[in-house]
Amino acid sequence: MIDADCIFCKIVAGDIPSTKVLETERVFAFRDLHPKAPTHVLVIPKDHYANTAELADADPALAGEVLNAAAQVAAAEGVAHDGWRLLANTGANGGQEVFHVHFHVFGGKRLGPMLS
Ligand code: DGP
Repeated sequence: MIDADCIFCKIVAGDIPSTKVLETERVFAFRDLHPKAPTHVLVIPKDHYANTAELADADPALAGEVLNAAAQVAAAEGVAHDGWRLLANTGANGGQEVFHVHFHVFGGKRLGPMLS
């Protein structure tokens, strides 16, 4: 389940370089190209699902693995104690720009409301 035109599928395949933070059998995490916080990591399933709803419908266990990986990333980045944010923009009105489901892990500073 790979989309040949998807930039995040290409990152998982190693065809586009990224800074890897964590990898499991089915999950990949890498640093965001335009970080909005000292820690800004994207956590994705390796398989291609367009958004959170597609992932949750198709494979709830994988959705859980992605959440678990996000928590592992927060711990590894040293932000778990002070707090961090998990964000999944979904669809155009949600501000989603890359249509391979991804969860942003933000941390390392006091975050504002981030709704606009
Ligand atoms: P969203 O708006 O939720 O779809 O966020 C997409 C994020 O993906 C955005 O913060 C920038 C990041 N991004 C886009 N292209 C690349 C890329 O080629 N490499 C990396 N590391 N991040 C990317």
